[in-house]
Amino acid sequence: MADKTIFQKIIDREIPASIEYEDEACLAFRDIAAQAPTHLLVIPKTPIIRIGEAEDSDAAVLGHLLLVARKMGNKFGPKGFRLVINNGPDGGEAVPHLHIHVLAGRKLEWPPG
Ligand code: IU
Repeated sequence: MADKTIFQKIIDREIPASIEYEDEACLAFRDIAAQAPTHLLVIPKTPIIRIGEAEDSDAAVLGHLLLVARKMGNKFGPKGFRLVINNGPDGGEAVPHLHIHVLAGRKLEWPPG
């Protein structure tokens, strides 16, 4: 079996994280290398490797992740927030467990690098 990702270890409580939200399907925790005053990662508990490999049958969990990201964005970014999903090497993906970045708390620039 493949080694657990760092995010699976956070889900399994094998390593600590600053958790802001949890329910039966997902977890939202603070990114260790925050790029904004609020930088959260929303992840599914049942792993989807990356958005590019999601299946039609993942629709419910994908919708749920977006709604939780919305909840976090509205909570921490009342003046605005950004949701980001990196996919694959050119997309800047580092951890092969789907995660939605929630960035808030400062004026964000566009376009990203
Ligand atoms: P990416 O979209 O795969 O590049 O994002 C991975 C994020 O995971 C990145 O922002 C890291 O700072 C973050 N992260 C983390 O929060 N805790 C960890 O132990 C590790 C990475 I490794």
